[in-house]
Parts: sequence; structure tokens; C-alpha cells
Amino acid sequence: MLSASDTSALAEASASVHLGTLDAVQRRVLWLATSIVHHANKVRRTPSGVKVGGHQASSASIVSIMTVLYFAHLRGPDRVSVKPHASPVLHAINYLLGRLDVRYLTQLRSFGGLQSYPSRSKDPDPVDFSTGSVGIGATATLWSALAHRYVAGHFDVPQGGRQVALLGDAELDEDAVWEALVDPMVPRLGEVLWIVDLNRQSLDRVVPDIAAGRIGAMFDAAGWQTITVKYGRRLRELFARDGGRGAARAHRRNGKRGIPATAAPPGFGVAGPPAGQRSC
Ligand SMILES: Cc1ncc(C[n+]2csc(CCOP(=O)(O)OP(=O)(O)O)c2C)c(N)n1
Ligand SMILES: [Mg+2]
Repeated sequence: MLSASDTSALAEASASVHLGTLDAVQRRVLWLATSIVHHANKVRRTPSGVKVGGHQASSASIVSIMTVLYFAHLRGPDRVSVKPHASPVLHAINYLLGRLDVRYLTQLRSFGGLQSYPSRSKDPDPVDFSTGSVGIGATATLWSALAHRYVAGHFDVPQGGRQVALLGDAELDEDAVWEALVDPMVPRLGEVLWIVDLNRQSLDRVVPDIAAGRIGAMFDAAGWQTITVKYGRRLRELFARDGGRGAARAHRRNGKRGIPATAAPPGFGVAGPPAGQRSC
């Protein structure tokens, strides 16, 4: 449950967000992220001719989430762990925020350029967590929260912020994630928020099952507060109209056929320990 102060802070933040402006920004972010990968593969000359790679669809599925997060919600002390395949989105956002020189936008996966996956030590722009090894980026937010609590308990340091992890759904295949979650201290870390991008896309396969319910139940069992965000406001309004039930059924059928992630109904889960237990 959200505490009264959390709820009013959320309402205040939502009221000040102009959705039309965010939509314009997210289109720019999507264009830039797609272009960063395109440049690496089709425009930049590679003497060997070997494919460079990059993940445009995996970036596209999280553009809206990252745009809202970075342009409407994050505050100075907050830290974000970005899923490996969304590195072009992070760099596009850093460029728009004036934290990345334009020359790097054509340098994904080149020597001295932007790294394949977010890297604190090798990327030229600010990266809060290195996430190249899947699963590590998620649990890093837990260790970061715990470390900050320890330091804040012993020394006079500035107050820490939220620790946000943006995960790919296939990252939940990593046992390390679940090992970390069952630690009894973890559900008390109210400053931690995980957002799972349920795009049903893994490295080399379509995840066969829409596992939102099962995954949500596993987080619930570990003591987390879980919110599943599947349909947007406009679709929910459509489903509520006369004949809307048929539209909802058709929508679900399409989802089950395994259509590509970018064309699938936008679906992602949000999980976080109980709010109101912030104790930083
Ligand atoms: C420990 C480890 N194992 C395997 C990989 C290779 N790998 C990179 S991303 C990824 C999973 C991609 O799927 P998902 O997390 O759902 O991200 P999406 O592409 O949907 O954004 C894997 C297995 C890795 N980077 N690290
Ligand atoms: Mg995925």
C-alpha cells in the first residue's frame, strides 16, 4: 500500500507531467536509439564486413518507460540499472540531456565508442550500473540500497534516492535474481523498484508463455508489492464499450500467437518491495 505522502507526491508528479511533451520526447528517443544501431550496422564502414549487431526491438519496447522515468520522475540521488539491450535508449537519453557528445551516436560497438551494454568504466556518458552480465544489473540495485543504508547509518552522508532496475523478462532466467529475492531483508528495501519489460523476447527466441501471472506470484511470495501494467487507458476504454469484450478476446488471441514484441500489446510488470517502508 502507498502511504498518504507517497500518494500525494505521486499525484503532484502526475499533474505536472505533460503527456504531449513526453510523447514528442519519446519519439525522438526511439528515433535516436534505432538510428544508433542502424549506423553501427549499415552506415559505418566495417573493414571485415562482420555484422555489428544491436537490438532495436528490445530498445523499442522500453522507450516509453525510460522516457517517463528520465524526463518526468527521476530525481538527483536516484540510480537506475538499465537492461543490457536498452543501452541505445540510455545513450539517446543521455545525448538529449546534454551528457553525451553527438559524435558517439555513430560509434556503437566501435573501439573506444559506446559499449554493447551499459558500462560504468568504458562508456563515455554517465551509467549508474554496469549490466552486461544478465541478472547482475537487477540485483545490483539491492546491494546498492543495502550499502547506502550501511554508510548512512555510520557516517554523515547525503540522503540516497530510489534504486530502480529496468529488467528484460529473460533476465529472470538467472538464478542469482531469485537467490537475492528470498533474503528476508530485501522486501524491506522500500527504495528499490524493479520494472520488468515483459516483451516476451529473449536473446534468440520468443518466450513461449505470457508468464506475467506466474512471475508476479513469485515476487508476491517473496514479499514484494507487484503491479502488472498490461493495457493502456485507451484500450481499457475500448474494452469497456459495447462489443468491447470481443475486442479484448481478439487482443488476447493475438498476444498468444507470439506476434513480435514490438507489435504485441504493450505489457510490462512492475515489482517493488512494499512502499511506505522507506527508511533511508
Ligand atoms: C550471464 C549472461 N548470460 C547470457 C548473456 C547473453 N544475453 C544478453 S541479453 C540476454 C537476454 C535478453 O533477453 P531479455 O532480458 O528479455 O531482454 P530484451 O532483449 O527482451 O530486452 C542474454 C541471455 C549475458 N549477457 N550474460
Ligand atoms: Mg525480453
